[in-house]
Amino acid sequence: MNPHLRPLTPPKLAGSRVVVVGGARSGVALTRFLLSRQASVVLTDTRPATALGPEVAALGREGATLQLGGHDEASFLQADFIAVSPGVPLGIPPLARAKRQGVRVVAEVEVASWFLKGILIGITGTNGKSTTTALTAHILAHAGLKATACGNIGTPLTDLIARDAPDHYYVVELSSFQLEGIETFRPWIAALLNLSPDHQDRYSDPLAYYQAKCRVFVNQGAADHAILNRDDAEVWGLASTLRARMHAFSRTLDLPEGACLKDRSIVVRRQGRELRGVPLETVPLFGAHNVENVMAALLIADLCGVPLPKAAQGVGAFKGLPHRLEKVRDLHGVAYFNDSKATNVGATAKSLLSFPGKVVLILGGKDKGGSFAELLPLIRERVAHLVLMGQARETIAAQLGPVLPTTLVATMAEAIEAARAAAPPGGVVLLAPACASFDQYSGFEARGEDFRRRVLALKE
Ligand code: UMA
Ligand code: ADP
Repeated sequence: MNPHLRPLTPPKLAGSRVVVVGGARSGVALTRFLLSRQASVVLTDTRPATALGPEVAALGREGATLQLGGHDEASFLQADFIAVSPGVPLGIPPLARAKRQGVRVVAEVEVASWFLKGILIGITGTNGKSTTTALTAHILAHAGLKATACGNIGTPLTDLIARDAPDHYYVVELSSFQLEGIETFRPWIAALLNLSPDHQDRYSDPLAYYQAKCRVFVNQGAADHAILNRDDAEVWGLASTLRARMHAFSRTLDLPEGACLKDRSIVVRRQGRELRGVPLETVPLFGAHNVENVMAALLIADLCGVPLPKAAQGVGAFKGLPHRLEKVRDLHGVAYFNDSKATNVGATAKSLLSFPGKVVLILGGKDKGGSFAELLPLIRERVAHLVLMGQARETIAAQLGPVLPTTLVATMAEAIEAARAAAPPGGVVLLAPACASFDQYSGFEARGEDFRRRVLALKE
């Protein structure tokens, strides 16, 4: 028997009453799947039909009951179970009341996992999830395995049920929001890359957020594998509590087992064997944090049976994802980098660590409630000029104080103009905002694209 198969009997969906909360990507995928299994589905969203995609109206025509522009608590209370999109907090009143009355409330990834027969690999952490997820799926596919990057990276897990196969590897990026709603979701391999404060607009404190992340390990047993960052004290603190077999990676320590650095190569050591190294100069991703992402991906690939030389080839051929410390251009001796995906303080810190100094740093956007003061030591050490933009600019200015020359601006156009004027020769203009983008953009991609387009348009 395939050792990765989960011995679960999925619940019978035909005739059951399911409420799907959220009519965006996750909710649409889930409703489509539930209807295909003859469930009776209520799809509900606080936004009206006009604000949702045409897929929602189509699902209405295909048999889903649409409750839009608000939630109807009576439907929640009558449901056999409620499936929630990640963007919906589990504490909203109708969900909290349904839960109190004993109605089962689960995440979209949980429902998908009931039906998938393939092999689940879960990747979580505050930063590096998408890069590591994409890289891992790329390495596995490069080695000839069936592998798909999915989950928080953009493809709802439910969408993969139609193409499921027992030898398919699902490399699932998992957010804390998704992990809050799992019950039996059990990845064969689960990786926790790092933990630092984020999403403080949704959690009472960093600990509550860390606890949600750690749920990735909660259903694992002795036949499963946990991959942990040895250099991150919060992550490593979990090591003694896990039931799964543990594999560590470290950029700073010489580990007898796991992944670490030796003579500027990444080596993987397993049961006393040292597998051939991957020279750092062959890693096409910029920044020290990406070495950690590569280490995690190599440990996973090794567990999936990919020989290290083959995995190393996969790493070498990986293109990287846009908006993650992506170099846009050099202009008059100044390099412009787009790290729009650095939406929290931890990611911005890693971004800054990738440059020795002379950085003009563009920070700002929509504040997520964290503390920017934690950036101060790195800013003093490496930043020549600060440009603060968007809604959070005053908050950041107040928290950082007058540490160095600072320009406050409203828009990206002004930010780039100010950064260009302030950039020292041989310096770097870095967009790594430590904030969400929703004050001015539809998401980090739109913000990164705006930055890239405007920087490319700068005249010689
Ligand atoms: N809504 C309600 N009631 C509420 C609150 C929200 O009905 O009380 C509605 C909203 O109006 C909206 C829907 O619920 O229409 C929310 O959907 P969603 O935000 O979950 O959107 P999806 O398109 O389903 O996207 C989600 C993830 N979004 C979030 O976690 C916020 C996507 O991650 C993910 O790619 C997708 O599922 C597929 O798995 C995005 C993200 O920003 C990239 N993730 C966060 C991050 O990476 O930092 C966690
Ligand atoms: P996530 O999906 O967790 O947001 P991404 O791979 O999209 O992760 O990277 C988001 C940002 O986090 C990047 O722009 C980069 O600044 C930073 N980052 C990437 N990998 C790491 C890591 N291993 N540790 C810390 N920061 C990282």
